[in-house]
Amino acid sequence: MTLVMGIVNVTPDSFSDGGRHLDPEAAIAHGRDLRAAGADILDIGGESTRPGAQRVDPAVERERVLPVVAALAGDGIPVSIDTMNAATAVAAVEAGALFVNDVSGGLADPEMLAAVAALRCDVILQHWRGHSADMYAAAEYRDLPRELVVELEARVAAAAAAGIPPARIVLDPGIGFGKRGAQNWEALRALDRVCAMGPRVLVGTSRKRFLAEALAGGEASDSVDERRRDLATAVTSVLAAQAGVWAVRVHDVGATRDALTVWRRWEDGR
Ligand code: PMM
Repeated sequence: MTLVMGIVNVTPDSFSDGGRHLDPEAAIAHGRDLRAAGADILDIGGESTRPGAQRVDPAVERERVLPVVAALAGDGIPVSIDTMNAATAVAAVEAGALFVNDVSGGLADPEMLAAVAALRCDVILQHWRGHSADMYAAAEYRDLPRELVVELEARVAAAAAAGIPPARIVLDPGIGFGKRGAQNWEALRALDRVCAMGPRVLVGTSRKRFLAEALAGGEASDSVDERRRDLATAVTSVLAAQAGVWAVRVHDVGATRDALTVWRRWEDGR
């Protein structure tokens, strides 16, 4: 069964739940709600990666996430730490996190892969071409599926060189990262190629701009509310499951859990 990773953003500026979960108690309560709704893993992040976002001081990031990681891991919930900073990854794993989710695939912090190798935890390496402040500058591809696979292979090789075996790696095509509108659909079409690389695969489409653009007919997407984005996310999550991913990363865990359950029944009936 495809796993569901629930998103707990502890940031003031996240486009999805901005401001609501800065209070650690509120973030912890939200994480527990996502667990009750069927999340297999909770992904906790203290730095927004929305397009145009500025970097956060790693000390501030740690202050935001560590109490939340400690409380949810203390409940026995598998926790992932969404960070590009090695020091935050180390502190979070020491507080109980089982996964390090680095959206930069180990590129943002030169210490990250060695730190993960020493921690002996699992690591999510996402396809990434640069920080959010200028993320679209690098959104140029001649052959997106091929470049996506080649660049992910390079991250697997860098991880291996640092001492991380493929069995501890999860790959992610990085939907919305260095990819504009239609390029995200191309990356999703390439999911079976990414799955064929060997390591487990995670994909995150949740509430992302390209879904809202699709529903708005390619127009400005602010008119597409959260409910419609969550429905679109449940659909793309099922299609990703069909392509063979190990897990999907979502905000509305209940909707995607239900969609995956229905898809499972469909598959079992064949
Ligand atoms: N997307 C966001 C943040 N972290 N991590 C992984 N592995 N994959 C993603 O697609 C991903 C991520 C941005 O979305 P959010 O701000 O809504 O969490």
